[in-house]
Amino acid sequence: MSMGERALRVGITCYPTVGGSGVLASSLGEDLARRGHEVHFISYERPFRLSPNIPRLHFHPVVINDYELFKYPDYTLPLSVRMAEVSWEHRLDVLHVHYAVPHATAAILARSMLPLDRQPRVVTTLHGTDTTLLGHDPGYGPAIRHALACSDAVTTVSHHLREETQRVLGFHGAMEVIHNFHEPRQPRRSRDEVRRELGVEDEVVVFHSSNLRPLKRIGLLLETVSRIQPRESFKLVVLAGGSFAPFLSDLARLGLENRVIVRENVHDIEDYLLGVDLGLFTSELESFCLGILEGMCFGCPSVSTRVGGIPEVVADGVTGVLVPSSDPEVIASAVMELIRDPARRAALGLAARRRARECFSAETIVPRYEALYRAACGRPPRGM
Ligand code: GMT
Repeated sequence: MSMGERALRVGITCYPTVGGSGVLASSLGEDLARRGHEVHFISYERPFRLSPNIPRLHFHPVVINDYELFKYPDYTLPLSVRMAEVSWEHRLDVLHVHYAVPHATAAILARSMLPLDRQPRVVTTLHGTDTTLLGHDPGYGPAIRHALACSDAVTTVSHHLREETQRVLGFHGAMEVIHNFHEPRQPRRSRDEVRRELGVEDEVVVFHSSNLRPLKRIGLLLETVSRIQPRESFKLVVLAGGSFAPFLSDLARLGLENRVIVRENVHDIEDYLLGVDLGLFTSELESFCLGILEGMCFGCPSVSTRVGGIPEVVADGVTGVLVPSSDPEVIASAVMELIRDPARRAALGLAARRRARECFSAETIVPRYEALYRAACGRPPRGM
């Protein structure tokens, strides 16, 4: 914060469970609080990545009652009421919602419950499937478009996602591209300790981290690694934000049981990233792919499919390798080249770490959100 600027009071709503949008929102909230702003998280659970005991960072749970009358419990209305209460009690300047559904709609409703002079500005950050999946759904699309039009500012995490939002939702209002950032925490173990726990020796450790949703194409990931030769040259570590159980039969079918190590719902991700050598991402679509960036922060390059916003994260041939194909044979040969060439891996890793610092650090990105909040606060709230 520069001299003369007052601290802001920011409400943040995100999905608290494992997933890139919640991870990003948690890091943003922590960094804003460190910069002197008051930050209030509003959600049904405390976000799992949120560090405890950070001054100026608060959590307000949303209580949901399950009424027999309703076949499906409703979250949007209790969330909007809590947002309005917290906005009123703490005189919030901004409600920053991550992932449009249902957070942006709830924020707009909350804003309209308050008198004009106490309305926070609603900032909506689109993360991915809120546009690329739900935007196509006739039951959601119009509500998302309406929420974007009523937001005081809209951001997307990549240029690709901005273009998709224009195309899929027909929304042509202002949208600022603010890429994701990552600020790794200090690992608590050494590389050797982590590799010992994983039971690896000289093998190249390939990692994949994600929530394992169908878009991540875990089947293709396993098909790819099953083609890597020689098999003794690598191990795959899957840092899974979800259950890996549905994929165990694939492991057996492909004879990969002793090549793949799975860790579910990992909280000490930095420790594992210190122990790995190469990322592998076979997504069908990604607006950004925070997992790639997390690896880059530890000097770990990646091989990934050239989809969505990934080319904005990875400089092809400089900080990693982009494969313009979903053929497991082709992806596997890109991985094998890097397994065989430690010098190239090291050069890509060095460049990856440098790019992560220069383009995707808190220092570069968070001031952009601060400026966006201040600009929105300088305008009257957008009415319904
Ligand atoms: O939109 C989603 O699929 C969920 C979201 C999440 O919470 O994990 O993922 C998206 O947001 C991340 C953070 O901005 C991005 O790194 C992911 O690429 C993006 N996922 C997709 O676009 C599929």
